[in-house]
Amino acid sequence: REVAPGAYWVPGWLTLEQQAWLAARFREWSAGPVPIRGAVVNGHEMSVKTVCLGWHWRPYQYTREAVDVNGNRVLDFPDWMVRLGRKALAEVRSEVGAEVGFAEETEAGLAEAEYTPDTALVNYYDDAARMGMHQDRDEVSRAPVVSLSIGDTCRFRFGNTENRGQPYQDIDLASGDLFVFGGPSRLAYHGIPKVYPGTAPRGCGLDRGRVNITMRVTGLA
Ligand code: MD5
Ligand code: FE
Repeated sequence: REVAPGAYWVPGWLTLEQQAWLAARFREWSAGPVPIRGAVVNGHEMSVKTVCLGWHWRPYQYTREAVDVNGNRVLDFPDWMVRLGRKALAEVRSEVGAEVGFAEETEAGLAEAEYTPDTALVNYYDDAARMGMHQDRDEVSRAPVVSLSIGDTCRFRFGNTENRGQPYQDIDLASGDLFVFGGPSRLAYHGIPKVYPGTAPRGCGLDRGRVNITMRVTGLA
């Protein structure tokens, strides 16, 4: 369903088997070569823990090496995840009958074959983790972001492009849900004000907590 122009929510997009498989990959990625950690923003460690593929993210910057963790190069962005991102866009396009566009080119669509994400931020939320309202502006490209959720349900706050406050809408994102942020929604403020502990479906591969995978195009070389 279209939550806002360019923002599409597809509940239950991943099967339980796909969720469990991705949860197993998450456990491998978390071990290294760059271990999962809370990024430090303004001297404070985030309660959300992040491990990256393709490019390493730290606030305001993408690098190939995790200079703020252990200096190791992050894992390559997997080809299967490029295909998964394209499949997500293709399904949204077929459901809404329009391509999902870039933030600054709301007229032009993006054929899914052209969508080549090169970085994934994989976030882990324990019962107490929160993510404050923010925009994702560290990417040079304004290509759409594809988001997948596994594990506990969370409250997702989807706001406007002007400020952190109202107007916003709260949506409960559950295990298996797909969200695509394109067009004018690409630069909307958003955050995770709470996680609902113990709400993960049996068989999703996570006993506790929530994992979110966001695929992005950095626009970097
Ligand atoms: C999460 N992650 O559930 C969220 C969901 C992040 C982050 O916010 O930055 O890692 S992805 C939500 C998102 C990403 C990019 C753009 C927009 C929303 N948006 O334009 O609303 O861990
Ligand atoms: Fe974000």
